[in-house]
Amino acid sequence: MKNKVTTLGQFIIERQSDFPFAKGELSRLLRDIGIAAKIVNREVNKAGLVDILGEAGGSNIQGEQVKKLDVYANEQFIAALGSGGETCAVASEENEDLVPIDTLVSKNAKYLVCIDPLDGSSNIDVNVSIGTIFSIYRRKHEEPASILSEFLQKGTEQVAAGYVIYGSSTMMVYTTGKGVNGFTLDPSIGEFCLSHPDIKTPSTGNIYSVNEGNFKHFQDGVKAYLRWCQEEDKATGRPYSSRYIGSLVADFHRNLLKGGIYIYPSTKKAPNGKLRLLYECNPLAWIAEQAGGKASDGKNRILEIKPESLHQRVPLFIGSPEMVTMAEKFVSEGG
Ligand code: P6P
Repeated sequence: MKNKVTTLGQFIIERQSDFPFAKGELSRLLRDIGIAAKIVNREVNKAGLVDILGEAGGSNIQGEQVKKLDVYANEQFIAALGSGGETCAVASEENEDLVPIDTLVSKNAKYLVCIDPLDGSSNIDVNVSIGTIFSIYRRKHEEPASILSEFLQKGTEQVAAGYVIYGSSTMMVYTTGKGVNGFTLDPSIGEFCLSHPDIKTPSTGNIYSVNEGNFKHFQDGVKAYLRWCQEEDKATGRPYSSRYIGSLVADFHRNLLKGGIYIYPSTKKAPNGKLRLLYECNPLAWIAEQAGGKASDGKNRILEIKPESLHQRVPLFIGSPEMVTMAEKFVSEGG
């Protein structure tokens, strides 16, 4: 049927056979994330009204404490994961330590969730798109003592990864290792509907995304690559366009669909880059690769990096494969 609407829930059930070892738990977990995303979306869309209701982090006209949206988002996702019963612990950008989910229903939960509940939240009050990024692993062992080490699995071990972008429309994009699919929230029915089936990123593009304000602190190879992007060369569509929103999910999503490269390299202020391996780089790297793209730290494949700590930072070069390969070439030559 031409205009068949497939909701996220229907899609997850239809794709149940993609995870033969799970008995519906991962499906329920993905649905729980979708529900929390809808709740967060409702509040993000009201963010512009916070001034009437009271400054985020301040109190509203009823004198109630208005939560900062990233704290609110964190609470919503952790609550949804807790009540869903499939998650045994959460590593969140908002929490220094692991958040154990030791509710009765989660006693034998198999899954670990790493999450950046609201990335780019500094853009909320200027109405720039922001996002949630999540990464899901299965526990490898039963004993509780190993829980922290269970979070330090390589990105290749993820069982699901995705993001929600709260932009001109709200979308959820995720992979379970069988391609990448995008779902747009239809507010009239309150459902995420399949709008971008089997996303494939262009092999190359003419957009580069980097904070050029840090240019003087970049390593020479990165400087050389950016200068190359800016040269006049009709045959390769250069000079490329510089597009940097300051919101990783928004920059990544645009480049995924149109082709492009996002770079957050090491700088003087951030010698290991700014972005976090567990809940920013790994999930987006898996999505990029599943869509035919590439993700490295300038040299090593992101998904092969063995995490050493929950909030570990790594440099990130991610997007169209030919562009990432070219950037890596300059980095390797430029030192
Ligand atoms: P800078 C937002 O804080 C974030 O984590 C990403 O969403 C964004 O791409 C990056 O940092 C922006 O960092 O240093 O360029 O302001």
